[in-house]
Amino acid sequence: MNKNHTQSTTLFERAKQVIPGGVNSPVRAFRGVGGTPLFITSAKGAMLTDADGNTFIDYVGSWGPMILGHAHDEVIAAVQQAATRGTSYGAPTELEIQLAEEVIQAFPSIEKLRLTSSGTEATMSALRVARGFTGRSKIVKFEGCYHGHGDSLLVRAGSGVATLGLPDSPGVLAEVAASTITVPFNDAVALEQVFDEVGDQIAAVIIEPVVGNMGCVPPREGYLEAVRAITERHGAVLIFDEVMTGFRVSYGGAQQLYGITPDMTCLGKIIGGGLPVGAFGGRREIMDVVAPVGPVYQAGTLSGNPLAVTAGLTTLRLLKSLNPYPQLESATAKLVEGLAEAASKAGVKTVSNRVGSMFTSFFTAEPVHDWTTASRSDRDAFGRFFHAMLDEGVYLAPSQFEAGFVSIEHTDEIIERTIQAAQQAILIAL
Ligand code: HOZ
Repeated sequence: MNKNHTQSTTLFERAKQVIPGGVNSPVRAFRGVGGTPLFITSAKGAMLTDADGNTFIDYVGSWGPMILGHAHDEVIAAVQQAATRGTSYGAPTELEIQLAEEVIQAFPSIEKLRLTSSGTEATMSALRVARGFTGRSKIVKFEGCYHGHGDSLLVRAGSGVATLGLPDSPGVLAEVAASTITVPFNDAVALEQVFDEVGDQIAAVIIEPVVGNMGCVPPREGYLEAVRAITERHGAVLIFDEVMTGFRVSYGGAQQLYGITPDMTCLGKIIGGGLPVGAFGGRREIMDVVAPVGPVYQAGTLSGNPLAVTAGLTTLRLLKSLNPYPQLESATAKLVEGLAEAASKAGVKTVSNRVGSMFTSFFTAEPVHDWTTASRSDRDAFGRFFHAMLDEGVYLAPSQFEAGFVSIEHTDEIIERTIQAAQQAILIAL
């Protein structure tokens, strides 16, 4: 049952005339799976509608923020109300204090917090703060982790960079890239070696504690503890990039789930409830180097925007009162088991990774625990499966190297429909 994509195809041709690649963020262009991206006209609950009137069960959820489902009535009503009071002031509001207080309550490692407009700004700023605080220049990141498109972080990055198979990006100065050291994820020995060699020059280690940007890759048991111990021993700032995992894998993020206390944390996605918000925060003594208290400059006209903060605050309050995490966990477990069973019945080798409501089914026969193992997945098979799922009415992330996200609107019935779709799709595609 091939769907009609005439309108999306026409819009894509038009978009390509005025927007690079026709998209405002590369993975959206479907280069990782081939074909034409869908142009979305509306979304509600777990469902997306495209320009041709097709509807899909959505497992992208705007790449993570839509944990309450799209267009949640209470979030929409709060944003509508806020809009009547003005959309931006460029001056402080009480709402910003409330959001900061809510985050600090959920993340005890954060004593002070600065709001930004995106996760990229949060990670860029956190690195600058860590360098300013330590007086050191080098940073360590992990192969296949993606922390937005800041210059120092576009080195062996996951997400769109991995999807497009790009080398480290042109435009990033060699001397900037040279101060970024990369090591494999889930390999504490490799990290220890780097610190043995140049530990006194390392300002920060930045890590996705559960990786979402090479597909979902959980930390091995004891790995995050080792990262914490090594950074502490050498006086480097440990930054958890919880842009995806914050308020997602538990209310207090991966640091609550695994019981690790980083020095700094970056947040985004869910804290904006689907509007543009990011944040970086951490220990008071570190955050007090940020201007105007300290000398490290960081700023933004739309930082703390009242509409975005209202959407985020409403989302966090709903999450706190609903505590949907057990439900999300069981829905996603059921989904992932169903996908694995569909593949195995069809004789197709897949490996499923899941933490809470983040998941990825890799088309590979070996466990996926780092970028090397993730990158050996069969991307062509994934692409065929992706398109067959679209035909069955299921919208997955258009790349093998992105996580899927389940919302509270993914009911048993929707999960069951998805599994049935997968049973069909895998037979057709593979
Ligand atoms: N690289 C982003 C997710 N990991 C994609 C963002 C987008 O295209 O909206």
